Amino acid sequence: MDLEASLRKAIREGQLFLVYQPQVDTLTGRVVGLEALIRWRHPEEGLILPGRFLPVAEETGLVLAMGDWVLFEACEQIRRWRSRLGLSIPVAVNVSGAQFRDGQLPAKVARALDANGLSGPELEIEVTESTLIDDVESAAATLEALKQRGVLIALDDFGTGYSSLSYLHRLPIDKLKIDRSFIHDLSTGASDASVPRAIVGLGRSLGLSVIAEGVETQEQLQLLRDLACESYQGFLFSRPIPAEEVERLLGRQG
Ligand code: G
Ligand code: G
Ligand code: MN
Ligand code: NA
Repeated sequence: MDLEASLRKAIREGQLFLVYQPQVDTLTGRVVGLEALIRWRHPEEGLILPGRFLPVAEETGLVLAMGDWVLFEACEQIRRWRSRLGLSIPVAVNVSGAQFRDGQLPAKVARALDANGLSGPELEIEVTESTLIDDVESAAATLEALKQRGVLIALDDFGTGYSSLSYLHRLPIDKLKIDRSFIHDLSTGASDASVPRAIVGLGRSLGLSVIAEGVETQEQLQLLRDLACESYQGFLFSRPIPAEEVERLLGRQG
């Protein structure tokens, strides 16, 4: 299969879709947010995961068209949930380095929000540390432009990159996402809770919220509660699920 040609076609012909993973308050167990994750339903090959097509999307520049689609689809979905459930739940969208550096991201985000009558904080943009440190000055300008429209900024896979406290302090970031490798280590005994504890402490002192990724066991959740980490994402609560399932979940929650 020529992955590039197929992906181009997939974007055009609506073979991409989003699933959503709930983000949960560690104390109350309530769903407080969702992360949108892209999937590809290929007519012959079946379901294709981003691990397989993101590298191609990034190499070929298709990630820009794909990213536009993700942004608009997520915003339309927020509007649909709002009108059907009468509640608004923030949705986080992952953004690749090329999208972030493109220069048009803030304008595209504003258009997607405006088109759906959304306020800024209903959308969260997830970037990785490496995306930011490539060029801190222009990253700062892009983040400032996004913040002007009120969207939230989350730092994905936090702790695995080259975080410097100086840029964390300088950039308008709202949230740290503790990388799931640190959470995984909690249960294997490979390390103690020192990294998650440090990140929660860092968040507290810088005024950032902190979410743990990849929580799979009750023991991990208990540890996060002990650390006063406010929210988590992971298979323990739910895998990424289709929009209709999210609607049932939020409907039950009230
Ligand atoms: O959902 P899954 O665990 O398969 O995601 C694998 C990787 O793909 C993760 O690093 C995730 O951030 C990335 N990813 C998922 N959806 C998107 C998307 O819409 N855009 C970008 N740029 N990355 C995504
Ligand atoms: O890099 P990013 O954080 O965007 O990637 C999110 C990815 O993590 C998604 O592909 C999602 O399927 C995966 N994921 C979410 N929860 C868990 C979990 O509890 N365990 C594992 N192993 N992966 C998870
Ligand atoms: Mn993410
Ligand atoms: Na992550």
